[in-house]
Amino acid sequence: LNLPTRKSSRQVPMFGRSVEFPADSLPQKELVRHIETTLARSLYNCDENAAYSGTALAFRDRLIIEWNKTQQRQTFNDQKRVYYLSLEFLMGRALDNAMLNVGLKDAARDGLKDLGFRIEDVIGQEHDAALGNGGLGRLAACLLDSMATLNYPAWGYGLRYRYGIFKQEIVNGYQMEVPDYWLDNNPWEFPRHEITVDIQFYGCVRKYQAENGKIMHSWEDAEIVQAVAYDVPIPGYGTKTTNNLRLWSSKASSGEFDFQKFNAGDYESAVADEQRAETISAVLYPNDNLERGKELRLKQQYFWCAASLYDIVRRFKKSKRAWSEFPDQVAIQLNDTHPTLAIVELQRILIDTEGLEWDEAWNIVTKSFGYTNHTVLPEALEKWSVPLLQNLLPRHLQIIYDVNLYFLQIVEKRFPNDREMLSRVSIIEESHPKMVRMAHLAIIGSHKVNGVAELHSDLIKTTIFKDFVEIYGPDRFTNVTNGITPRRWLHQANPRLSALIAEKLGGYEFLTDLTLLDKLEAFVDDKKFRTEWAEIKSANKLRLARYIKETTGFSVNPDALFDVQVKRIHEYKRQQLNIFGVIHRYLTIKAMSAEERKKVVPRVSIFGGKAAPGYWMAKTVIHLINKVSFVVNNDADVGDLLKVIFIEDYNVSKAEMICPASDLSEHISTAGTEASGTSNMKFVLSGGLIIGTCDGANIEITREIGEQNIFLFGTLAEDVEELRHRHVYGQTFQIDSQLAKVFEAIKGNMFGDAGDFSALTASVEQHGDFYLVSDDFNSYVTTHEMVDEAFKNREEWLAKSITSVARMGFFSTDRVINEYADSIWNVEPLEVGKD
Ligand code: C3B
Repeated sequence: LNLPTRKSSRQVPMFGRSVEFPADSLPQKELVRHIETTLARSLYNCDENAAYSGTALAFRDRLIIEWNKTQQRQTFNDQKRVYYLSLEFLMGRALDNAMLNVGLKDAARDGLKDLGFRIEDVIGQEHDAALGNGGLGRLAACLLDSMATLNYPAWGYGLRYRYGIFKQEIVNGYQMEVPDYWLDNNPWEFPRHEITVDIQFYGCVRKYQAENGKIMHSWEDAEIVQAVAYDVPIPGYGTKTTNNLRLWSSKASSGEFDFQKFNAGDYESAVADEQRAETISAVLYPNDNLERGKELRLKQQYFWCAASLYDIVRRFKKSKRAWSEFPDQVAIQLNDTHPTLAIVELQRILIDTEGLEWDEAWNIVTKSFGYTNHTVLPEALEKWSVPLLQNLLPRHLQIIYDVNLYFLQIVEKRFPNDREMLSRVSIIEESHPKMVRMAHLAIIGSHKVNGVAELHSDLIKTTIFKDFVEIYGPDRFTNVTNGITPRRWLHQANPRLSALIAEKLGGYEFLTDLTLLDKLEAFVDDKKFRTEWAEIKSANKLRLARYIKETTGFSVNPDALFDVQVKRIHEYKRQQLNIFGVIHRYLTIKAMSAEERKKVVPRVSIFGGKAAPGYWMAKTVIHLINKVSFVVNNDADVGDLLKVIFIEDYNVSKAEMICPASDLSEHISTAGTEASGTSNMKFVLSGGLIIGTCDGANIEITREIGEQNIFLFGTLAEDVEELRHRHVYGQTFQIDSQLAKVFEAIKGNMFGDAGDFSALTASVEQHGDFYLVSDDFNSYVTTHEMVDEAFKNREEWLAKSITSVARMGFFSTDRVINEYADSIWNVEPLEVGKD
């Protein structure tokens, strides 16, 4: 077999079909079979896209066989399972991950090469599964990977959005949103048309007397929408365990498309009903850390919770156990408050359908649920209006009122005459209209509440949930610091670094026990190792530089310091601080003599991230970055000393390319606002250093890698409140003098019409600088000068890079999952035999 290898082939010549493949390249044989039969394509007419589909189908076959066996094993074993309920799963691409987890990537590479394809090009054909906004959704994906890898019997439950997060296009410096229709040609899901659940909405509640005389409630005259299951196999790394992610899709209930209406000649309205039903799972809400109380969002939440719970309860009932054993068989984790209605739904099933007494049922509910809080930002804490709930879910509202009543009675007993306390902790906020506070309901309905980094977990205990600590005691609250999966973020994203580490440590065991990385420290002074380490970083930077050239047209110097901030655009994450810093740098360079410029460390400031479509300030930040980019990059006088790049449509697969290419990344949220952050971990694990505030997981990263290996700056969380107060109520508020010069440049139209950016400057100068941009500006700029100095000493920098990676063992989601399993779920892994 001697076929030409073509770099980026569209049409690949194949000489005859009777090609014999070597027996050990099974994937190739399978992929050819899929191309020829499943896809009905001739190998003569096979492009990269068909090669992708064929390869994906070949790997999918393997996954589904292991998936089946895993489900059988778990059913047979019948031990406690974990159910992870998340409205977002930001999975990214699946093929590369499947190849690495199954362990046949090399065979696939060879097979594809024989057919004339480069594996990277084939992998690049896949559309990201982007069913999430940012950190919360990506964390869910990393946790699934670890649960499977560690052989936990675990299911993810989510929604199968027809449109994931929008695609971002930058047009004249402005963000434009384009729908992301991702389902065409998605081989990774299995529709289960036989697994459907009827979900009710609206209607009314009827009280009736049961045969035994008991007063019962039934929910009647409701509208019905059908939930259909779609299963996505989740392979573990180096194990046969293949878990399931079940995503629900909505459609009109079968009886409902509606032959009655149809026959009565009401064709349009029958079709309209159908479309209305399908709307429920049509689109992911594109807000990150912001809730807007839209009815359709509430419908999504209930639809997904009710379908998932029905499934969980059905599975439990098959075992014919007593209800009291439910919490011994089922652990349900709420990823933020989005699935809080699951608490109410389980209580409803137990009392209304199964006939349990309230207390017995509530005891089962609270033992089964755990709640993870991901934010303290008030605008992100969910509240639903009582009238909305009353209309959409009348029975649930009654149950919420009852839960609240019994809860407040307990509080009243413990804190007699403390009316303030009662109104603070009540599930119902006495506003107009009244609102249901979902976080309160989630705390009251769970046995454990956790934050996602130490600082964050302390903050929730001392601020937003302080009263609940007094009521329940500190034991209900705990911390589980976030992590990332080293399979995707080291092995897949940075294969050469992974291979170099494996060579030094004598194998890839570190991928499943990340603490083994500490052995790398022994090689910090090893010359050859250091050279290879540096060479890998250079190659990763070169690849990014090429991508930047291709996509933006700007050439960047690959030897410059690559300074990256990629994440959702949000005022609290402070991309505005970064771009103001870049402008300051630009002004400083412009004012330098030729002699002084020789000492400047060349920089490429790289930004990426989406703004919520309705978040005007965030969109203004994107606009400013793009305008600065245009001015600076076209200023020949500055040349390579500074370049500013905005990478369009940041997503998981781009993160996989960007993280390994950074020298420095920015995690610069106002202290106390970023619950954890997880990209900080991804960058450090790929050998990048970070500049950051004392916020979220930055603090624990510092503890692990050492203060000398991170560039920290800025106000501490404990001082933020007082500064904010002073901005508003203090005597005249003076902004930082260097920042004032930056503002002068903006106002002097240096980056286009100053009016476009007036909201940004005014938020600092006139509206109380809530995010402390001015307070932190000086220490930010000074710390960047220290970064420059440090970068000049390449050997020192390299030592910091290697040492940091060696000390990142703590931040694997494997550690995270074991902590959840021990301290919240009380579940055991299921040993996998040699079946
Ligand atoms: C995010 C937080 O903003 C991050 O600090 C955190 O690392 C991740 O969750 C994961 O815990 N988050 C989010 O992406 N969306 C929200 N609605 C709330 C928090």
